[in-house]
Amino acid sequence: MAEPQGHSSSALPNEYKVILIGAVGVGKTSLLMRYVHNEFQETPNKFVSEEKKTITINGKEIVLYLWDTAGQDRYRTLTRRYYENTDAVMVVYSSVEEESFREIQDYWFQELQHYLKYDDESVPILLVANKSDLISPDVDTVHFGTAKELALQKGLLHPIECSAKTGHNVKQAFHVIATALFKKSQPSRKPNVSSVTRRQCSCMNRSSDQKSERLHVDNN
Ligand SMILES: Nc1nc2c(ncn2[C@@H]2O[C@H](COP(=O)(O)OP(=O)(O)OP(=O)(O)O)[C@@H](O)[C@H]2O)c(=O)[nH]1
Ligand SMILES: [Mg+2]
Repeated sequence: MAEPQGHSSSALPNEYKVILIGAVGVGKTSLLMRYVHNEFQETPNKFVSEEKKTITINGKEIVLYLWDTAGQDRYRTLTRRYYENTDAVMVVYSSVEEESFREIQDYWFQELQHYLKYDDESVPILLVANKSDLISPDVDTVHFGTAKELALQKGLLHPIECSAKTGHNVKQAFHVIATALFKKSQPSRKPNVSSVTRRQCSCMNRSSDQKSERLHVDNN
């Protein structure tokens, strides 16, 4: 794939590289377009390269460099460069396409493990269940509880259900990631957890997620 040019690493302390991964057509590009430009298209471009978004959390400016991929690139394998210097990951699936949820475990987690040493909990990972507007009793859906269980088991951030089409929870999803990055940047008196696995950290992540709700996002 053509890779985003420009920002290739989190060069400054308040700059973070966030990648979006997930199966074909789950809405990665749409989520980015909704978040950055407040737009939605029925036929978006396959991918946008890189988007920049600056937000302020508790008075601290956080710059997110958001890297999109085309889901079909899984068949060509994303390069190491794409994953290099990643600070956080948004793993997207569609609430109404079970295969896209299965693909997370069968493929994307393996990629992350390979390239990011994803047992290192210092890279926040958020599962995003997109297309919540299509959930209805008439269609097979991925039960959100299954995503919550998976996140707990793997020590990921608490997942979020959203819709790029309606805008439901889209801002919140990116803010969950920005908040996790903000907290990571704060000096901590807690014991060094770098040697603790994601699984062992999942309880810590949960309680810190709850605390994060008290952090103030000043703008977006
Ligand atoms: N109903 C609904 N449709 C959506 C939503 N998000 C995306 N879509 C539609 O789903 C299709 C695929 O969206 P994309 O944003 O291109 O998905 P993608 O994950 O970037 O796809 P690839 O780049 O091919 O991997 C498009 O027709 C979008 O309009 C959503 O939240 N609800
Ligand atoms: Mg795309």
